[in-house]
Amino acid sequence: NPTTATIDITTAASDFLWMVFSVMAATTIGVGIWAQFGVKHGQRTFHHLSMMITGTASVAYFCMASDLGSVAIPVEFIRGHYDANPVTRSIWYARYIDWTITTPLLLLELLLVTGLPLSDIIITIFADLVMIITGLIGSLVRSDYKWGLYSFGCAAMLYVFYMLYFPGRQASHSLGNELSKTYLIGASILSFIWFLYPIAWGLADGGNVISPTGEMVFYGVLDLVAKPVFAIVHLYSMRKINYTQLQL
Ligand code: RET
Repeated sequence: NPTTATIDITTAASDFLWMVFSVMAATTIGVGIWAQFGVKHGQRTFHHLSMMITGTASVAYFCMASDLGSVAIPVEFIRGHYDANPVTRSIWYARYIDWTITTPLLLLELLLVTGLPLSDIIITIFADLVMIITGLIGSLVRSDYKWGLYSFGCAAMLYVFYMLYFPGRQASHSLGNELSKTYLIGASILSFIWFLYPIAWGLADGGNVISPTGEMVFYGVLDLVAKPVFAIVHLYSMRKINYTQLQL
């Protein structure tokens, strides 16, 4: 009965995941209180979007901290080990389920104010889903074909960035100076942070260069910036903008 080595997370990683869970959950509750008591009815669209984003992440981090939501996948090559005794790595598919829900919501948070045509918003979200799902399938694949899936995902991400910086930015200009400045800050933070995810993927899920513990810290820090920090910066910069005319 051959023993199979599995590369998995450590207790310290689990403690870190509980910390991220707490920040996500506290942000959800805090934004909920802010929306309820500090914002007029009809001006809460972005607070609600933020709560859905950090609320979803709370559940994902609850799962990962409890060691739920991963599957052991044989790695195709690691320091001389091959098929006889395959070394496996825990692939945390739970995060892709989180991202499938939350990245479209993050894009909505940014694009809804621009007045971009609905057709452009829909195709941007489609490209975003292509990006996440190709990454998910790629992470579950043992062969080098995963890098093909990864390339499709990167191309889809570049398309999302194109939509943010060209059609999105142009549309935001027609809504006045203040709104377009807010938009550009949001788009810059978002694209900078998002650009780091495929790097993490290449080192973790894809290339198995860093351990699952390192992976948790890498994605964890990115998720904290992409979700609670992004949400609070965005909500704060939107607070003086009256967007009731947009019928959101
Ligand atoms: C993958 C691998 C395939 C290629 C690319 C990726 C990009 C992922 C991104 C994820 C963003 C997640 C966020 C989560 C929480 O807030 C799927 C890693 C390009 C950009 C923002």
